[in-house]
Amino acid sequence: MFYSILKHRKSLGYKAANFHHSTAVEFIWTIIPCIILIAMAYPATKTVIAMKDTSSPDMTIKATGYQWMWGYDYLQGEGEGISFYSKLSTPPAQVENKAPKGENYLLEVDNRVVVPVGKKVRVILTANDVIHAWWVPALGIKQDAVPGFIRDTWFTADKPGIYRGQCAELCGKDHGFMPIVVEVMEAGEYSKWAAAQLNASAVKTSMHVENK
Ligand SMILES: [Cu+2]
Repeated sequence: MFYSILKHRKSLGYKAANFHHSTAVEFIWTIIPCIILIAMAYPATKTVIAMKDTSSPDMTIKATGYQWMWGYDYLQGEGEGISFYSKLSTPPAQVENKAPKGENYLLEVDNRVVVPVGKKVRVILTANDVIHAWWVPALGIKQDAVPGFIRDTWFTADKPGIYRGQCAELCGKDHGFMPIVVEVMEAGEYSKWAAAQLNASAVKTSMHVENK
């Protein structure tokens, strides 16, 4: 800019350019960006709508945030009726630096959320006390869990395996101690797991009734 100003100054004999508007050029530089914007907006909108579309899931799990753990209720699909809490399983000694830290330090729980591979899983989120957030980066999910409200999201895991996440909304002193672990199983394996869970809770319920 400075080069142009100095090199083309009036004292050197340069004359100011004298432009006139061109309707054709103005039309072109208006229409081309418009077309680019529409071309970008169409697939972007389609994707955002698809990302938010939680309709017709294969199964539905309600996740409830607590200070400081997660509660899971399988509401629909295979495994309907399964219900458990999922708490941090990292030994306190590791947290207090009295023992060496494990491989999945602060990213391990006693009861994992288990889902079958390749199925559309709808996750309904709420919280019992303050706002938490269910965040599993590898599944592309992050959704706030707000007390008194229901929010939902969904995912389909393409590969069996263990996916780890964390609460992503500062929720109190143990915010960093309420991880999320999702275990994705093959269909047959999942069926076995679900049956065992339902069986165990049926046994517990009947014991409870007998004790009364
Ligand atoms: Cu939390």
